[in-house]
Amino acid sequence: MCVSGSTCMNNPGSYICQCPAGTFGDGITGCTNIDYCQGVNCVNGSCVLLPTSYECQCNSGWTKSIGGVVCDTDVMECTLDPSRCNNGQCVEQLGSFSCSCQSGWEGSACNINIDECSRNLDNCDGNATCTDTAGSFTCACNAGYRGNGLTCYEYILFLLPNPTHIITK
Ligand SMILES: [Ca+2]
Ligand SMILES: [Ca+2]
Repeated sequence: MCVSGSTCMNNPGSYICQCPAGTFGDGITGCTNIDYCQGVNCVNGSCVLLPTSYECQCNSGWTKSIGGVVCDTDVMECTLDPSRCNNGQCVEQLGSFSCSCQSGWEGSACNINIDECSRNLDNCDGNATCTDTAGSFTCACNAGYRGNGLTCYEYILFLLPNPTHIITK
């Protein structure tokens, strides 16, 4: 009797069992899977068994050259998706990429606004109010102060009881 999966073939006065593709053995005591990955070194990837062979499955960031079998080609992430770094510059790397963020942005994709106000990264005057904006922040002098927000001066309005002169400069 041939084991399940193997093919029984007649021989004069006898029979033989042929193990299915991808396995070896006598087909009577059993068939053993052939480890096509044995001794295979899939650089930048891992070996995956197929029914009668193997395949190198590439790690992220690597691919095969056209018609190739090994993962020897860097994925050009920055070329494939130039906008992947949002508010930053995409930097190509072997097997990966990175984003170099513009000031005011952070995160691996440079899409997280930095709250300069709450982190005390702003340069607003001590008498100004910081307001966070996407990619930046604004400074506005508090009530009673005048200035551009980075420098604020106290502003006092004297009310004269009987103004008789208008002073102009
Ligand atoms: Ca790359
Ligand atoms: Ca901000």
